Amino acid sequence: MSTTINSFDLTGKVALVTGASYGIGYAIAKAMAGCGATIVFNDIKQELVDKGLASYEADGIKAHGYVCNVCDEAAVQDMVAKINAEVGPIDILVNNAGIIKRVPMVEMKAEDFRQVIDVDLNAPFIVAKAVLPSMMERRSGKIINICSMMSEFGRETVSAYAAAKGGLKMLTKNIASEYAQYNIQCNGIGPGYIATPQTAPLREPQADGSKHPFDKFIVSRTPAARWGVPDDLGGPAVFLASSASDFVNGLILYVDGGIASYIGKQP
Ligand code: NAP
Ligand code: GCO
Repeated sequence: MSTTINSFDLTGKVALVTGASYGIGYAIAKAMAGCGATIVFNDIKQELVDKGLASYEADGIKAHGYVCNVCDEAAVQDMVAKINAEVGPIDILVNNAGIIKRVPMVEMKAEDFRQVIDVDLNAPFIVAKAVLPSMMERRSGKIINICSMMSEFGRETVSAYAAAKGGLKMLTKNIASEYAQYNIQCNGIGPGYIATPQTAPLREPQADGSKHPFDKFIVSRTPAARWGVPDDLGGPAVFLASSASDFVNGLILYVDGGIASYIGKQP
């Protein structure tokens, strides 16, 4: 099929974006809605789902929100069944929900390490496992896992997160390997450093009003010389959710302003 503007059309598609009341998930959902998708999202707390619904409505999007902890397999299975019945079968899954705990490994409690792995790696497995059977039956589906620079690099204090996101990169490649035969494409997006609540502590101005050292570090390590914004991820997500990427499988698409390609400026 030759590529036209319609190749990026998501009209008639149901997209589930996990943890998308705000942040990167919200921006991805907004971009997909702008290309015609019906948006479904979840959050752990009803008040956050309500907040998300209000934000979507303010942006002219009639979204469907569900309260669900993505780590709870029974709750996820129940949510997917409800979505199936109330909205329609899920065509696009974005495993976006995630947490980070920044603690030096030798000081990190094992239970905290496990919690990060649970949300950032076990949950994408649980949610993908819940949506795959219907995609297999329909011989069509798109799964997009939100990976990270930490799928490729380490840094101090993020051992659990890097382990999870490294695993998520390989889970992405394995789902691609196992289910491409059903015309299901599974890929990842690896955002660079994006200005969201998750990275707010890394951008907090200093007491004297100067920039946070990490803020200066990231801007100097990014060829684009800026933090990313959530909207930078919308286009890449639409591409991976659309028929324009029907022969793309197992790719981790880094949307990072060039960080992963840059050795850094000589001091
Ligand atoms: P964020 O602002 O912290 O938002 C994370 C979202 O996930 C929130 O809506 C959160 O809901 C939800 N969530 C967390 N645990 C959940 C659970 N157990 N069940 C359901 N929802 C849950 O993060 P973000 O910056 O938008 O990041 C989104 C994704 O991109 C994450 O996977 C993150 O690792 C990844 N990422 C972020 C960056 C970055 O620089 N920001 C870069 C690369 C990758 P609550 O508010 O209720 O906790
Ligand atoms: C950190 C940041 C990063 C970003 C992102 C980069 O503490 O290093 O939170 O991990 O969230 O994952 O791609």
